[in-house]
Amino acid sequence: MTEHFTNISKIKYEGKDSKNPLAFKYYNPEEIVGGKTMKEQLRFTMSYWHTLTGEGQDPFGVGTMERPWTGEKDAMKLAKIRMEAAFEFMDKLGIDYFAFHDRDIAPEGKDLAETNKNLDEIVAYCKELMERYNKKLLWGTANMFSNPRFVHGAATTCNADVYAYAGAQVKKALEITKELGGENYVFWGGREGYETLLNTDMKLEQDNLARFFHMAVDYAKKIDFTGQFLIEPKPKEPTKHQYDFDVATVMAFLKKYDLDKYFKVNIEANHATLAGHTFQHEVALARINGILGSLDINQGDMLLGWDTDQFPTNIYDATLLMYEVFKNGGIAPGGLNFDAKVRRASFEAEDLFLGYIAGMDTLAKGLKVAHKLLQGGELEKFVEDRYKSFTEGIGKDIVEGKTNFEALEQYALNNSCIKNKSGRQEMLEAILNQYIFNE
Ligand code: XLS
Ligand code: NI
Ligand code: NI
Repeated sequence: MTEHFTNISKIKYEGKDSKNPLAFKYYNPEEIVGGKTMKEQLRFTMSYWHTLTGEGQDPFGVGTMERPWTGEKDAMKLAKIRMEAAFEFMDKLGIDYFAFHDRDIAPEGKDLAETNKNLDEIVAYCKELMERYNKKLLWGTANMFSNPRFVHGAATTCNADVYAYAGAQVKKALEITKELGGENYVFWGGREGYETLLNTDMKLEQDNLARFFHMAVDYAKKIDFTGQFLIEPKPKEPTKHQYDFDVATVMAFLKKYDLDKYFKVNIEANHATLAGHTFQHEVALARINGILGSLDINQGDMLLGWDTDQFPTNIYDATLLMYEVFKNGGIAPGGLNFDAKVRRASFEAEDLFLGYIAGMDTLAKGLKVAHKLLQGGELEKFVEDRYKSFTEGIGKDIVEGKTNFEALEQYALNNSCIKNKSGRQEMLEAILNQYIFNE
């Protein structure tokens, strides 16, 4: 097969003293951390859209990316070249998984039937390449936000014809995800939200969204698709108010509509921060509620209020993320999907590799620090001690549900001296830093 990234060879682990930009300094795939190889722990995933189809447009200018396929006019030829390049890219970086939207991999045709035909042709090619390169599909999804027909949303549109189209699209996306052995299926509510309540029936839109999810669950059963369904929360962008605002909002929605048995969440770092949370908060909330499904890895910019989808380079955040992942017992069948893109000015093909290397090294280092942190156990010990009052006496009664307001009043009346202890935040932050500096 034609090589596309001709000036890049396989990226190797060279260790922390390496000065080679095209080498891993911390990500050593076969190294054991916490009983498993780094590769198994991290389950790195290539996002098809940012890596192969993104061209670097922004609201002020056209695409800037220089890619081996730039200039190819025939849409199906272009799709095939990108598919080959995708596998070469994963192979050179040693990434085992990929994730895609239906429209990333094959172009739309003149109507739905032709669009599905295009997909079938590319999916067959994809399957062949997956076998040849031994790569796996982490998740599939449907792009129901780019085409103008989705201007008012897809499963929350005001137009029943569009709703039907969206149903047909997800039906097909589920079929191809199953065909390629996808381990999950993601719903990110691209335009599922609203701009103004002056023209919106919020109740009907949310009820319809729930009906849509139930139909997806039913269809998955029918075709025996056993992958995990995931909802990816995001508070805003493209709509002013997205219905899947954050993990807590998604949880309430799933519960209300009896969908909680079927869905987990795919949490994205930049979406968490847009919602006014840390990534760690969102991941921890999902973990303690048993719905941590998968992760979209990136980082935003503190000074910008939108989804900049940058490659993650912040070691502090990476450590706290991996700390949660360990506490979750790992992330499988989810993974760490790089929903990240190179900056518009980083337009050379080589920048794609450099972006992934930066991200993979950061997460690898975060994994190692988090593992040491858990082994050290200072944080766990501190938290355990902090809540000690709930393991004996009145606290134990509270936790065991053996008390009531009258008994609490009696206790409080007899207890004339309440003492609190310091939360020691600064000390704990210093301990965390010490682990980061020393690892
Ligand atoms: C956009 C989302 C999108 C999903 C997949 O903000 O992150 O890329 O991950 O539809
Ligand atoms: Ni995402
Ligand atoms: Ni995003």
